[in-house]
Amino acid sequence: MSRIANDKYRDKVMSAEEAAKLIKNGDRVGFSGFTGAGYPKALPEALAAQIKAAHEAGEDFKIASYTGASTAPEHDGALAAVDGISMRMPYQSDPIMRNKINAGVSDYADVHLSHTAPQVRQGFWGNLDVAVVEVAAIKEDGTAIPSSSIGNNNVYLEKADKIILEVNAWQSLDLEGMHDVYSMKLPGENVPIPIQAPGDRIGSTTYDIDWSRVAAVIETDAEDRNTPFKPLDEDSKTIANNLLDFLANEVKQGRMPKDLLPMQSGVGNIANAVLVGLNEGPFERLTSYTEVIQDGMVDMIDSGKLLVASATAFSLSPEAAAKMNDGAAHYRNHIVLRPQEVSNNPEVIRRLGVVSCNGMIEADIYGNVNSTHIMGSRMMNGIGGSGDFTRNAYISCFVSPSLAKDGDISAIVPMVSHHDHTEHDVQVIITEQGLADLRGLSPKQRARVIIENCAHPDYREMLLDYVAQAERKANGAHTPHDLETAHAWHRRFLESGSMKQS
Ligand code: 0RQ
Repeated sequence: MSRIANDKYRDKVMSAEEAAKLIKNGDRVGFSGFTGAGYPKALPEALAAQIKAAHEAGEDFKIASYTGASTAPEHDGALAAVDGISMRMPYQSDPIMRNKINAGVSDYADVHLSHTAPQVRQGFWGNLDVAVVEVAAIKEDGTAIPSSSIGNNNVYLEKADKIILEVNAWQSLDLEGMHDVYSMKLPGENVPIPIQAPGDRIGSTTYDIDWSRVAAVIETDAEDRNTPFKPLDEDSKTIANNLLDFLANEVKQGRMPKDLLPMQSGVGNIANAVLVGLNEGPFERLTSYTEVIQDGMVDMIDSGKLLVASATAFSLSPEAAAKMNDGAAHYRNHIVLRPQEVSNNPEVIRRLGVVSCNGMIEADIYGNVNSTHIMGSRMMNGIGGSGDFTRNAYISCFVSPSLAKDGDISAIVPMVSHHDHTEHDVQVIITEQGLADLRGLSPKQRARVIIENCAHPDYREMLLDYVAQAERKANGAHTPHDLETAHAWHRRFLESGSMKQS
């Protein structure tokens, strides 16, 4: 049965190869896709083939690729592999894409996820030539049921000169009713977003599409990039337990209600371990105001611990994705998928009192956090939504193992090699060694707590030596640093393969 119930749209059905011809060298393209969910499954590979053929014929062909967040090998990977991307924003995690960015083949602008839609709407990113958006179905009235992510789709559909839709029959039709499509306006026209609680619905369940701009409709039947979670290792469990103990103490101290506050959880194994811990822990009637729904949240909905989760996308294992597809009619009572300008909206996050928890690459002794760069220069994924949440959270937490690369790298360093989240925004740092609660502490006090509670014992003495030397050199100034050696650990790693002193 066709998922296209509207004749006008049915008339526009064509192959991905034909549709790809509508995209030209230099075009700016807004794609759907967020953490491997809801990205177009057919057009990117067809476009990559066209770009490859053009390059083989000696012609220039590159596009600017804007998305919601990360996509998949058959999207980012395929376009990057043929050197088809001139500019990428706002978040990626594909290994080929990452290599092209770090090889200088593709430019990359690492933008806060809540900023992208307003900036595209305001024209900061130039004229949007094409939107390529996956949907679950097109209804008789011409509106479209979103698929497993919303991301920036609302603004790409609003702004693009041409619209290409992919109607994916793999996506459950029962997703209808899970989404809450609400678009912000231009500065001066915006009213406060009327969300008082994570489960509030303020928009529509479908995309309203301007049919006159629809240039092609492609039918697909392909699953999202659902990656299995690694089995929980001991460090992840310890980190999760450290956070859970901290939350229990916050309740005990009267700083948080006993059903906690809306939780935001980043992506990855540690974040999922926190969710597993919450599911097994004492807290009941929880809510989440976050950007991605991971396996742990689906399990918490099943157990009744989590009443409602607001996000913009799924990021599920194949098993959880199958469960979601079968049970979407049930889960839509507990999940709201919104545009990322709303799921990550700073004003709403601040007002709801969200507790944020994100992964990091490294933190320094004063609490500055690097989420994005390896050794100062090499882009990993991007800041994603971590800044939207950290800066505005009621309590902002960062989690990481204390060591990386078999112990040759310490996650706690004298000075981060790249700043994403400053000491002003970071309140709690957690490793498997323990937890540093930085609230109410001066920089010198923070340094002691971070080193003692979070650094691995292999690096603690080295960090204390650095602090002593920095205090001497800076004559005890407010935030003592020895600028000559602040990055000596990173330099040593680059030269010798280890931050350890030989
Ligand atoms: O490398 O992949 O080669 O094994 O970094 O590290 O410890 O597995 O942690 O998967 O949670 O990722 C910050 C990257 C952490 C992630 C980051 C190496 C390590 C490993 C991954 P391998 P782990 P995670 C919501 C919020 C920004 C976006 C964000 C991230 C790899 O959390 O992208 O928070 N955050 N979004 O070996 C060198 C170090 C290292 C290091 C780790 N200090 N130096 N390499 N690694 N620490 C989601 C969205 O916004 C969409």
